Amino acid sequence: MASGTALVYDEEMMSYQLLWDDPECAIEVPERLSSSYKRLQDYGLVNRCVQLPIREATEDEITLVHSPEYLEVVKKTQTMDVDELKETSKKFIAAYFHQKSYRCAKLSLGGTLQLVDAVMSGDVQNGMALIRPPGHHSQRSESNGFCVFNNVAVAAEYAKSKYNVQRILIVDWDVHHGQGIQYIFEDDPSVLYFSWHRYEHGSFWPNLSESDYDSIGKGRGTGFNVNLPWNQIGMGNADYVAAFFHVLLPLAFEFNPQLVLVSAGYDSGIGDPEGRMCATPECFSHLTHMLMHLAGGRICIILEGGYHLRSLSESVSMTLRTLLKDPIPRLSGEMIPCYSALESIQNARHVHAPYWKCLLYDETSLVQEISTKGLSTPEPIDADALDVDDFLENHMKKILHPTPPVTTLVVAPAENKLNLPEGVQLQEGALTSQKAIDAISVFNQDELNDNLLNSVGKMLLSIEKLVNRKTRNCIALSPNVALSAAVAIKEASLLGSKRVFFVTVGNMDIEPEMTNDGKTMCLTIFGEKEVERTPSQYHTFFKWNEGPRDCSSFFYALLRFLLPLAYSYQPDLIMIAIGSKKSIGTKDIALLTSLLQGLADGAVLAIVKETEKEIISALSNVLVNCSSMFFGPYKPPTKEYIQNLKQELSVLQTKWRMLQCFAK
Ligand code: Q9C
Ligand code: ZN
Repeated sequence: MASGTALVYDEEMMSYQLLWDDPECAIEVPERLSSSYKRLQDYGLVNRCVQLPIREATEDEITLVHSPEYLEVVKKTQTMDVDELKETSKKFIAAYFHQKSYRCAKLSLGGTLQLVDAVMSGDVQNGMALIRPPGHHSQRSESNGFCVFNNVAVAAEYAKSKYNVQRILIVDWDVHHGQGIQYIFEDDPSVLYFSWHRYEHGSFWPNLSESDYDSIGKGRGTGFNVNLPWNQIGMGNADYVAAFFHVLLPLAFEFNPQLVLVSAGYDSGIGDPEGRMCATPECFSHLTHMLMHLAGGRICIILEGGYHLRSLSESVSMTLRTLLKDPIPRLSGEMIPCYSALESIQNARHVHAPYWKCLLYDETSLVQEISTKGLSTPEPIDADALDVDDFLENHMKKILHPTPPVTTLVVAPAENKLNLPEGVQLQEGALTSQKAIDAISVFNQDELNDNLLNSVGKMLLSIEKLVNRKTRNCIALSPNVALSAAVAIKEASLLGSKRVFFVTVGNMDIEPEMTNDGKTMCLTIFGEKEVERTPSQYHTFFKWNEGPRDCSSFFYALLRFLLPLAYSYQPDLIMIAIGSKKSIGTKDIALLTSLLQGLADGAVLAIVKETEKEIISALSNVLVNCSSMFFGPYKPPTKEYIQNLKQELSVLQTKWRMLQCFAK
């Protein structure tokens, strides 16, 4: 599996700018690039990347998407005087040209293609292109919204023709609708295009009815164009993540792309004068992290908009940090999507239900009458009233913690020959005898052998390091998973963990004590054997018995249930215990574990039976190497599975609000 992260940047793309007075275009300034790059340097991220040289795109590449006539128009601007440049600009909407526009547009596109080459050839796993001019508004024969050539659209055509890629996902998280990308691919089923955008019932630029949720694609491409219009400003972290769980990701996993391209505009971030949304920089870490689980981690992130320099540069930094696999800061704010966001999500799900099995059986419906006034809960943060620079300065200090010195602590019996990768540290020594005996005796009186005592003793030491962030995560091998898990839960709570999210897979012989004080939330994934128990707010069960097969639909349970529940709960520690008679496969367990690293600053404790070599190796892949593997292909869930989940959901979603995917 390829590794490494590429970065494309060249200061020559700062050599064009607006030469006359035009308030609409004045925000698109060269400093957008330099301030982002500077921030990356300050965070020490640039040197950790493979820096790719830029190049000009060729005419053949430009005309993969654009008309030769339009290419000629852009070419001519090279030798124009200011009046002529102004004249040409006026032929388009929200566009401006400079004598260096053509050169920079060729570099911007060429840089994007360099990134695609690096990722597709396997030189790197993923990467980011810091470029301008942006691209997603530009059309076959049109400049639009500061965009000259459609970088991402050309990149998709290029990947299709040069690398024979059959399925590409384009995620457009810019706050504007990338109508250019929509027009280019609306009848093309090989490109799944998702865009959310400020819409306000059509009153926001570019004021197009085709930006609404009911533009779903045309002809063979029907179902492959996904619009999620935001009808209110102030959308924040919970709204964005809910949109990923309930609209984008289920479709994306079912689609199973071979390449992910992101039209990464940061005008959807807090403080941006265009977007007026509230998402904080770490939100982009979460979005990036989730997308890294598609296409074997082949993801190219390409800059589009973003006009608040500080917000832009912090969000760019969080995105790149995540590509580099640093721990993901916890998502801040209340995890409650607002009413208007839920309306949009509900409608988008409904119009796409006929084309995607994961929506089809979930009985979607259209919102009867869309609310126009703000019924939103909670009140959107008033980003205007706040000094965004000050806010961000504080916010970043608050959420960024030093990366723990050890990535993974492993608790293993001394004689266990494990083939452990770099970044792992074996937990040596153990809290033996009395403390381990005490810890175990609470749950069990009869099974006190040396092996168990040793394993529990080491695990107790590891939990201390995990809670105090001396290690990012921990894999504990145990002769008795259920017993170790019971001990671990208790110990974590004693050490000060306030909320432990505890997932068990398969059968557990004993159950940890579950209190209902909210200090633990336990989610049990049953296999065949279903134990009689009463669920509660903090203890929930569901049946998912696909067995260890290659092609599963477990992604659906993760997105519809597990992750929204975990994000709602906002744990400070994740525990995963894998018991016997597992009802899901190794890949599913790896995907579950990997995605849960988005929570609790990545503090994950996985407890596995010491004989389960395959699971140990899969988990070390995701925990130690944060390696992106091909988790797919998946098959869509059956009606029965969906209805099973829905029973659990109906009660839980009134309290755990990220579970909700419709307005009511
Ligand atoms: N107040 C990009 O973000 N002006 N382009 C809209 C509404 C045009 C944005 C005016 C915004 C273009 C790449
Ligand atoms: Zn934009």
